[in-house]
Amino acid sequence: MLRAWCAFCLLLVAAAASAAGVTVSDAWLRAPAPGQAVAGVYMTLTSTDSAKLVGVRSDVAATAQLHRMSMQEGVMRMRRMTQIDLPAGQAVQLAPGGLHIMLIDLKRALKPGDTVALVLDIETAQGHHENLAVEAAVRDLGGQPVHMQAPMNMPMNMPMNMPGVSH
Ligand SMILES: [Cu+2]
Repeated sequence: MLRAWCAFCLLLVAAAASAAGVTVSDAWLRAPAPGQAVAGVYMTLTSTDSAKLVGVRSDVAATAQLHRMSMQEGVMRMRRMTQIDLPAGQAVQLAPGGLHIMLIDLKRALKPGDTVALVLDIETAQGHHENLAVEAAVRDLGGQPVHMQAPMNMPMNMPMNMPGVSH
């Protein structure tokens, strides 16, 4: 009974967000703390054919970028990515502490229960671009700022060290 219901949910999600053979599931972001101007968005992307995520935009933020967090000389840093590879048939996870979409200069407050609409720019192996609309759910996970949830709460000099981002 439960299994049938879950399969139905997955079908709905898959139907809601699929373009160029790319399926998005479990898109979410943590509700930003009051006054926080940035938010990381996470999801799982699976492409039937080799493709790339090359851009993103959202009406809720002035800028949206592809980012990756990684450890460099003992410090957690964020890097802007020009693209995220989507190998054929492989689930690529955007998750806290790793790859993510960064919303910068949020235009409005985001509360748990809200939905944020994003448009992903997918580039196929043939070089075609397709828009993929995604709805990300705003979740409350203790109300801590998104980037303080990294493993071991490493000190992070973000996002001041990112070119092109001002606060
Ligand atoms: Cu980021």
